[in-house]
Amino acid sequence: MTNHWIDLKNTDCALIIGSNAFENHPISSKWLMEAKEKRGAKIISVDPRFTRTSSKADIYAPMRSGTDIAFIGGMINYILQNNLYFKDYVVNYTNASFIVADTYDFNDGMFSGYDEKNRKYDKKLWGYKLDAEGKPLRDPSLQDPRCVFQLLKKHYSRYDIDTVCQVTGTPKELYEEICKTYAATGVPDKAGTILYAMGGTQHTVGSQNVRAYAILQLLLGNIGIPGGGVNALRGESNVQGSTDFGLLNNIITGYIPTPTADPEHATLSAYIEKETPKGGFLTNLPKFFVSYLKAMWGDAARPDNEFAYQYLPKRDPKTNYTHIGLFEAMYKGKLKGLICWGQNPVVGGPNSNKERKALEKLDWLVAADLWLTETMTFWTKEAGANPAEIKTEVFVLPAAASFEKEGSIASSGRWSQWRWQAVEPLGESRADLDIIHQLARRLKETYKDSTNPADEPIKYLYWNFGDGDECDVDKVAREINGQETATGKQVKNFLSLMDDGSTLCGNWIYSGIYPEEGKNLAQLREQDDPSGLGIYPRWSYAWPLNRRILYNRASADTTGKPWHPDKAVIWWDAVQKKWVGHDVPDFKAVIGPDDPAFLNPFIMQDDGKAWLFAKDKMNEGPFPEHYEPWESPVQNPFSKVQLNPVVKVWEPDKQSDPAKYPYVATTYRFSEHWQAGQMTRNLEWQAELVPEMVVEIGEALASELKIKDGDMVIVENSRGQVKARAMVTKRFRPLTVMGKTIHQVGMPWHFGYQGLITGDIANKLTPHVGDGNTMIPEYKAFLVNIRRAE
Ligand SMILES: Nc1nc2c(c(=O)[nH]1)N[C@H]1C(S)=C(S)[C@@H](COP(=O)(O)OP(=O)(O)OC[C@H]3O[C@@H](n4cnc5c(=O)[nH]c(N)nc54)[C@H](O)[C@@H]3O)O[C@H]1N2
Ligand SMILES: Nc1nc2c(c(=O)[nH]1)N[C@H]1C(S)=C(S)[C@@H](COP(=O)(O)OP(=O)(O)OC[C@H]3O[C@@H](n4cnc5c(=O)[nH]c(N)nc54)[C@H](O)[C@@H]3O)O[C@H]1N2
Ligand SMILES: [Mo]
Repeated sequence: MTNHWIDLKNTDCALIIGSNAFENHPISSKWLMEAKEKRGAKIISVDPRFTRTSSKADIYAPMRSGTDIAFIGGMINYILQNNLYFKDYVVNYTNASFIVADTYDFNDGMFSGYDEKNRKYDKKLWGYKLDAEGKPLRDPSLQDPRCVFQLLKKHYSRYDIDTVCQVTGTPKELYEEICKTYAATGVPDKAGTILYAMGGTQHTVGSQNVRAYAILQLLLGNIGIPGGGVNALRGESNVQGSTDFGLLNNIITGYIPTPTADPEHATLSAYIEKETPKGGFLTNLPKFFVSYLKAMWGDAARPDNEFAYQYLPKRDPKTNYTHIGLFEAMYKGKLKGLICWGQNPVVGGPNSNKERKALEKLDWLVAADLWLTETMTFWTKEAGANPAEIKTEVFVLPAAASFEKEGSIASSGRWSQWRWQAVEPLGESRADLDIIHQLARRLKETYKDSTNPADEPIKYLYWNFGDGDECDVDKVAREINGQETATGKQVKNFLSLMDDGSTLCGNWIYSGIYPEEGKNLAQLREQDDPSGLGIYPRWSYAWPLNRRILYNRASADTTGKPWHPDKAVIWWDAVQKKWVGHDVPDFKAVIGPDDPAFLNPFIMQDDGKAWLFAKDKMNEGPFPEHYEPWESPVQNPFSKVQLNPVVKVWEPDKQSDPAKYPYVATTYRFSEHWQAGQMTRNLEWQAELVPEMVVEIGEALASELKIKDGDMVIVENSRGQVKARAMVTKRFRPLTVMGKTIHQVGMPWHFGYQGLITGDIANKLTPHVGDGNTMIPEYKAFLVNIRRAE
């Protein structure tokens, strides 16, 4: 989230699209209902299915799954055509006025520079036109036909309300009402917030859906202010923490890119040269990166060995290390072993039949979990599995649950909150940190006398978290904050980090969380909120530097005064000559009106501006463009290009033919269950709330197919079959899409064959196809047929 949970109470309008916030993130409803009751805020819910969130909304609009870019693109067009954008904000704080290079072009669904063979664009063509000094040319009047603003306007002029509603299936009057209501937040005294989660991201265009939300928010001046923001409602309690701490393959801690085996990353200096931007805050990257290497290898990271840079595993640029990529490699027999840590891919992974087959190719599988999962027993419990033919050896490590261990978790609002242990772990189960600790210590013991240079990364791994079997979690927290290597003293924050080896730091964005004097700030629980905005500056610690609202410089105008007193967060104090206010400035506090950087609130960008035109960042183009999901019942009316052109399609995955599988299907969560189900299907009181696998079918489709509520049905497509009980509902209504009636059906993905209650795995139907940038699977839009079970 750019903002945070409590801040939702400050909004004037919440657009909840791609999330069922009130069921899956119930705390959102507490603050949004307060905004509604106290400030008369409006709530808009856009979802293919009427949810409990929709039931509390002022406006609910249905849409066809997979058409968010059309939906938001139409809103962008509405705002531009009717001059409803926040002009001062757009001109000064975004790249709207930048002139785009002549090499950028867009034609019939394609941007310039496409390489058909490799399904890749040459993104270098999408830059700015530069002056003699290499600075982008600008036209603050926004009239130049090649400025970002005009190109944006041209791009979305194709997204007129009629075409949009034909694609999304949303009734036109409802759509217009949403455009009007949300566009009303583009004024200084109003704020609109966007809440999204997996309904937005689990698509072949997931990243561009989020880009579309960002463009909309920037046009309305909704970033940086209380009650505004682009708010990603993160998944499990610590999903925010997992990406902060580099759990993804393409980043290490603090969102620093993982080095690759490319020549451009061959040495530490080459890596730094390539990855350090020429302007903006990330010019500090070398300090963060070298301090990270020092945290990894301590005294073995020295100036004469590139601070142990070569110990860090490098990604092969040709290998795809995402979830889908790894399971594809496993399926082809390229992987021998897998450690599955708190994950149950047989139920949660896409194309479950394929992923289970992939597990059969492993020599060994280690799984650390609280329960016996489907992933642990696939070789014996799955229907049709013959244990005699499956060689995979499975080792199970019993793990301790959250209440049985100590540590911090980061919420969606970037607040790192400490949790203390409540009870002792059961039986032989151990905290995950202790399991890792013992693994690390035993590996180090194994290789301690090795003379093989390949073993050095483990031999010299700096692991000073205690000598016993238990990991000292306090020491881990201290290392995350960072220390001076000579004295062992805690560094003040990331501004103290150095690139000469004199500091170490596990995660620069958390640096400042654990000061030398006082305690670990994640443990703070002070309840004062002087601003009344819900900032609670002394409750836990929010990265970076305890800032609660990111880009808060943009809450003030070009003279440093809040756009409106009601939306004041920080402001320029001409007497003290610094930025002051309710929140920690997300800006260098001493930059005043005399400095041109005064107008650069987006300090993480090299040019200090927010990007309406994402230049060379996104794989499929600088502006989000609507493409159909991989499996779709209709032709894309916006262009001849049906599928996002950069999406990787893995052979031999078969597309489900719309003639055989005509219904648009989606998957989602029920409040009553948790994820792959072990956490709730093993608890009697949860299990009985939703005891079996169901498929939701609208009344019209049910009557067409002669299916009654409670009948057993088969849902099927080219990848598999799922048996489920029909839940005939008003929540799904038929949509008219390009003159055709389209039915949508939906399933929870909480079921599997282990646990107190069991049921078919919805993911037998989902494809091994993912987003063009992140590879998140397209769980939210695919095709199926439904028939009554015999
Ligand atoms: N009770 C409970 N809470 C949870 C979880 C749980 O399992 N149980 N899981 C947690 C996790 S890990 C996560 S990631 C979050 C997920 O939070 P959400 O994203 O809210 O979860 P979903 O229910 O998967 O999907 C949200 C909505 O997206 C809609 N949708 C489907 N297709 C589309 C589309 O194309 N466009 C749009 N705009 N909407 C679409 C679905 O109908 C659904 O109502 O929830 C977290 N909270
Ligand atoms: N069709 C479809 N599939 C989806 C989604 C969807 O919307 N539709 N959503 C996707 C999303 S957003 C997510 S996040 C994934 C989730 O996929 P998974 O991560 O595979 O799902 P979980 O059930 O959360 O699995 C976590 C496991 O961790 C165990 N566990 C709980 N606490 C601990 C602990 O402290 N330590 C250890 N070691 N284990 C613990 C639980 O018992 C559980 O078995 O699923 C994805 N799959
Ligand atoms: Mo998630």
